[in-house]
Amino acid sequence: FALYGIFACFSTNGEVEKPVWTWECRESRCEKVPAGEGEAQSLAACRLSCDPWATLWPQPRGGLQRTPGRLVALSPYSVSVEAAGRDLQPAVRQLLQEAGRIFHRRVERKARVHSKQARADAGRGSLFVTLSVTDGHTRSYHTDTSEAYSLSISEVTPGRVNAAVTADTFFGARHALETLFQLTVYDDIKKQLLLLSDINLSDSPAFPHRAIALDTARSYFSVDSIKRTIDAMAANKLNTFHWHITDSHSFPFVSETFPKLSQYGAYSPEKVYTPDDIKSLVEYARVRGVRIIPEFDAPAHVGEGWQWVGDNATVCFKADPWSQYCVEPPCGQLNPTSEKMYRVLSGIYKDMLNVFDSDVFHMGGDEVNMNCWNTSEVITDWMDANGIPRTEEGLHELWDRFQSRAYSLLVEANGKKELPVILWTSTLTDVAHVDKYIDNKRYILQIWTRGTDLVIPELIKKGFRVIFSNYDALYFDCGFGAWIGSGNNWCSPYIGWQKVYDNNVWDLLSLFGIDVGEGSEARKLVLGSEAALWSEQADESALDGRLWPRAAALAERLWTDPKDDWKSAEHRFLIQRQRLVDEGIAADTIEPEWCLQNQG
Ligand code: CP6
Repeated sequence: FALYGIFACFSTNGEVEKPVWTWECRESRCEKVPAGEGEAQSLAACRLSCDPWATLWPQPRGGLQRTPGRLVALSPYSVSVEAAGRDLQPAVRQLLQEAGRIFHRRVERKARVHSKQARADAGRGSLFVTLSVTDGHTRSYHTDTSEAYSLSISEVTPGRVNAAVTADTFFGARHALETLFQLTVYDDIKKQLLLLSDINLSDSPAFPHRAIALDTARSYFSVDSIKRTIDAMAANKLNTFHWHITDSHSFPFVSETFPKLSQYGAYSPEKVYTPDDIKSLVEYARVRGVRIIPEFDAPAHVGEGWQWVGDNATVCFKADPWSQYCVEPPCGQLNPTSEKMYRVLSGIYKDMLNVFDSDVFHMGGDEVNMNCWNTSEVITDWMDANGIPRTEEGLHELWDRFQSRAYSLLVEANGKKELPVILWTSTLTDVAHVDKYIDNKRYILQIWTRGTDLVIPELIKKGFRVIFSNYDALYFDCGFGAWIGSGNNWCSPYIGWQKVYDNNVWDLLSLFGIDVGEGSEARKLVLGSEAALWSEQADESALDGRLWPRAAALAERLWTDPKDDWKSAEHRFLIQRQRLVDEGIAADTIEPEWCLQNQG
């Protein structure tokens, strides 16, 4: 058969010339040396035995015993993962087992990616992983959920390696698998899968909120591309995906109560997120240790999708000239005096709470344009009739009425159960208004202005929990205001990974004279940070490269809270970037491969 002939050509392929150099461990560094007569090994294998800790990303915190460890050859096909723990609920057992299957699949793939001969590995050592959790109930991540784990790897009999994971919750146990995965490498010279054995470590994150925010309204991102993003987040122990799902430009969220919103507002009938899409994403993310927080941004940043509502539910939609009515075309804001608008809003909240599984909700609240409301007759008439002056103060009063009523609708939709909400910082949360309108028990504030914005220490002093997305370090679309009237200023300045890594909020707060010592108020109030990918200038084709590997820099900043700056992380960062590429993420290039081979 001619066809078989073709396949035979492929199957005889495999003999690779013996390399003339190999890698040797000298003073904790792998150096390129002539291979000579001895056995050659790959750089990855050398690294893992030479200084295994110098490969882990994010770097584990605490309880790190720098024992040398020992490499054991494994068969990628004899890996078993078992769930254990007293009082283990079936749902949690399932999560642990599924996380185990994902781990096993990735180990197999690691071997296959590098070798056409991986099958020949069968017959080497076996790995037995046990995942023991003390809390057998928790299956949703909350900001106070423990993510701590410890991991102990030992070769109990020749060829049998046990990896014992203990954790408080499923989420910690899953992180342990991620660390274990980084402790395996495929040696593509010896054609062996290697695992570092005889080591112990314990680990837990510095910050509970370690996130990426994605805007799926300016550009649509396929469900598959979001899953890929979640895979990469999991590989970096990032735990929160903040979904800015709608905006003025498009309304891809399919509301069960008001399907017309996406029928009118999506870019096309295909460019939508159905309840099933979202539920499947929520489960996909859960088993990878990621929770999804939905945002419905209001009262600004609305427009497309609301055309059918009537009752002037939105105002200033596509107003011209846009710069007088919003920060970015097309303009559009909810009309806080429209009863029909509140009915639709309530349906959106109900539908979102129904398909997502989040203990917090993001209500947006950014960039409200006072001139838009103040030039809309339906609104100014209402203000006159209700004795609200048409001043800056009066307009904030109006905004507060919207915010308070929207919050009650959200609570109503949540089965009358109060829930914390996140708001972007705005003039409603600035020093002049925040005391009057915003309650620090209910609201968590997401700071998006510069890291040097004077409002930051004020909000901390007032006891607000905060999340940092300061645009000078964490806006990955290269926004920085560049696109607004951008002219030839596209994507400038690009924020390098070094800036992301060095965006240390404790340093920022210290500069303001805030006490950030252990046990200080500030330590409890800063929940973490989010890298934001706004999508005016980044669609699915740009997704991987804009997010990765820079979001990995954020991940270590938040997990490890390193004292040192990016320079001491550089080599490990290149290793982590390569891991992402190996797992199918089109992460940007940082440096020549030479730097990966020559530790600076
Ligand atoms: N869209 C929404 C945006 C931005 C914000 N909210 C934004 C503002 C300034 C810059 C980049 C993005 N495009 N809904 C601010 C939170 Cl520089």
